Amino acid sequence: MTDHDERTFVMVKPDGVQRGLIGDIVTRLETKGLKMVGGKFMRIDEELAHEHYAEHEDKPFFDGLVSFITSGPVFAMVWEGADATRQVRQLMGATDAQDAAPGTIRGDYGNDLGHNLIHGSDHEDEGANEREIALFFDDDELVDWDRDASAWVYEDLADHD
Ligand code: D4T
Repeated sequence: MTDHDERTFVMVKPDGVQRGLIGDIVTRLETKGLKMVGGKFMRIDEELAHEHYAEHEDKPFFDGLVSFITSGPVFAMVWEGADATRQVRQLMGATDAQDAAPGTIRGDYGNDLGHNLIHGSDHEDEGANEREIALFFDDDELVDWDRDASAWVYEDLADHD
């Protein structure tokens, strides 16, 4: 039995919001077969930005990163599915949108390293998904629900023989 309930944190960054790409980005994740279980349109304050990007605190690009991520609203989300964290990273494409493959979100919509539209938890950083979800969402903001289409996404959930 495949584990279908891995959760990951995803965020449309201020450039994606300003460019009207929330809908397109959500569509990419939905059509992949992932299931949204939380969503929040919000503005990140300095404190949350520092916590979220703590691993980059010593990097030369840190101040720019914080000022960018706090510069306008973001759309924070939690998505669920089999292998969800790694699947989202694949859909996102390389960090530098100029290097991201066509067909990925950054490859199709972006052309810059800093303004790279979307954040997704790092699947190579054990537990990053759970840490980031807890940073942005309370438990009661996440919705457990059954999606009928999951049986057509995952063969092991199907009714047919
Ligand atoms: P995020 O964390 O935003 O999903 O991006 P990645 O996981 O793909 O990349 P990252 O953590 O290495 O970088 C975080 C964030 O910093 C910006 N950045 C990165 C930047 O402005 N200059 C740089 O030199 C690097 C490496 C882009 C993403």
